[in-house]
Amino acid sequence: MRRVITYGTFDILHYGHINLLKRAKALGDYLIVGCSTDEFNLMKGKKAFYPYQERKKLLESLRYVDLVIPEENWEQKPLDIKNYYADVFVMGDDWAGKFDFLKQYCDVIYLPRTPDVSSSNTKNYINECDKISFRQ
Ligand code: C2G
Repeated sequence: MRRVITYGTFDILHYGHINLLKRAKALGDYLIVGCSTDEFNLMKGKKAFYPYQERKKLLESLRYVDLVIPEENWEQKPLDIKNYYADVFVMGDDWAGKFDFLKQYCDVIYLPRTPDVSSSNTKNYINECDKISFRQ
């Protein structure tokens, strides 16, 4: 059984996330997702719209995802790879090169990011729509 691991916030789940998770799962038989906790997001300078428990639930509902674990810090990846017997570490290529140090533990693959969609763009669009409807 080839086990794949990836990490992210996965806020306001969108087709860019789904594309990533689908391709990550296709690289093996079992996909583990490290979902950033709300506390870790603060360390990443991000504030998710949905709290961790809800983002975890959404990820667990996806056919591509087999296990969701909390991502609490930058340092846990080597231990996760060891503890969950991960053979492949996958991230979108906006992270290209940033996790090459994990090559000593497992394969490292960066997949092309899906263009033109992001949680922050979605949030900005909704905020703009609110402003327009509020003015009318
Ligand atoms: N992604 C993608 N295409 C998009 C948006 C995101 O392929 N249009 C990918 C990202 O490259 C990442 C994953 O989806 O691999 C999750 O994206 P985010 O939730 O934005 O994760 P991020 O904040 O980058 O956190 O330790 C790693 C960090 O936790 C990653």
